[in-house]
Amino acid sequence: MQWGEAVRIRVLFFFLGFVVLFNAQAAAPEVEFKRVLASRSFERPIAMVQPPGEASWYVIEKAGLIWRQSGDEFTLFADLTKRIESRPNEAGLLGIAFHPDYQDNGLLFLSYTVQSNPLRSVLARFQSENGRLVEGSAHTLLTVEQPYGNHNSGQLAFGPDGYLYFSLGDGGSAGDPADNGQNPNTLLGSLLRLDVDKGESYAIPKDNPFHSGGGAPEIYAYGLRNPWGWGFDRDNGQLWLADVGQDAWEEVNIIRAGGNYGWNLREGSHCYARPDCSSKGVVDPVLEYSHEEGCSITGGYVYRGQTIPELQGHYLFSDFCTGQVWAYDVKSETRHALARLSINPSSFAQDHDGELYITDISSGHIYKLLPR
Ligand SMILES: [Ca+2]
Repeated sequence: MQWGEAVRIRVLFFFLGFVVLFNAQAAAPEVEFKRVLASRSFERPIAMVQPPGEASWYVIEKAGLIWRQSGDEFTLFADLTKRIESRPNEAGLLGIAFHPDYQDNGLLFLSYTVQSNPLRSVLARFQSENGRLVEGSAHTLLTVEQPYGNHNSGQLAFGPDGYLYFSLGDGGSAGDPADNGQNPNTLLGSLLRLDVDKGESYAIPKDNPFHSGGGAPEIYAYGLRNPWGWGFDRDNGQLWLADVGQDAWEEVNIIRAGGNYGWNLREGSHCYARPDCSSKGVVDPVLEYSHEEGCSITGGYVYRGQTIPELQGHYLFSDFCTGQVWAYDVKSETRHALARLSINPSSFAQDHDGELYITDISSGHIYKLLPR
C-alpha cells in the first residue's frame, strides 16, 4: 500500500484486540480509539446519536433496527425491517435525527430506502412513546426515486438554525449518467433544508437559495455525488460535508447556501469527464485526498471536546476502505495522519461533550477517541 505522506505508523493490538494504539507522525497528538458500549456488537451500524437533553445513545442498523442505550445495555427502540429495503449495498436505514424539542414532543425523523420500482428514498417523521418508536405514527414528508441502488446518501441532522438537513446522492450508477449533480431541479445530488415545524409535512425556509425559483426550493446546496458523513461545527455553525469520489479524489467541503460543489464536472478540484472543465461557478473542496491513500471518505466532525486539547478545532475524518483517520488543522490548513484502524468506519458520532466516536460497519463495534 502506498501513502502520499511520509508517515510512520506503528500498530499494536492488546487487550485481545479491544484496544488499538497508534503512533503516527510527531505533529499529531498520541491518541487511541478504544472500544466502548461493548455490551453489544451491532449489525452493520450506520449512525449513532444522542437526542437533545438525553444521554442515551441510539444506534441505527442498515437493515432497519434502532437500539436505545439503557445503562450498560441496549434495548430495541424500533424494528423497521419490514418497511425498509436494505438489500442493495448502499440502501437501508440511512439517517436519524431527533427533533430539537424531542424531550417535549417525542418527534424524530428517519431516512431510509423502500422497495419499489425504482427504489425510493423516504424521509419520514415518527413519534416515540414510553421508550419505543410508534411505527403507526409514520408520516412521510418526502419520497425521491433512486434510479440505481447506490449513492443513496440519506444522512439527517438538525442545524443550529433549527431546520432539518437531508443529503441525497446523485442517483447512483457511476459518473452520474443523468447529470443529476448539476441539475438544481432534481433533489438528487443535493443537500436539502426543510422547516419541519410548519405545514403538514414541511415548509421551505425563506432564505433557501431557490425559495423564489431557479431550482427545487428544498435544495440548500448541490453538485454533490454521495455525501457520506457531514455535520455542524458546534462552535461556529459551519457545515462540513464529505463527498465520496468516483475513481480518483475524495473530498471535504464547507457548505454554503446555494453552493454548487462541482460534481460531475469536477471530482474534487480536478476535471472529471472533460479535461477543459471550468471552475467558474463551482465551489472546490477545502481538502481532498487521492485514491493512492484510500477509496471512500467517511466524514466526521470538527473536534470540540475537552480530553484532547491539541485537536481543538481540527476536523476529523477517515477512509472507509483503509481505516485511516486524519485530523485537519483548520488554522494551518494541514492534514495529519492520526491513527490507522483495522475497521471500516461507517460514521463518526459526537456526544453532548463534543467527544468523538466511530462506528465500524464490519465488526459492529463502537470506538471512542481518547488521549493515550
Ligand atoms: Ca465537489
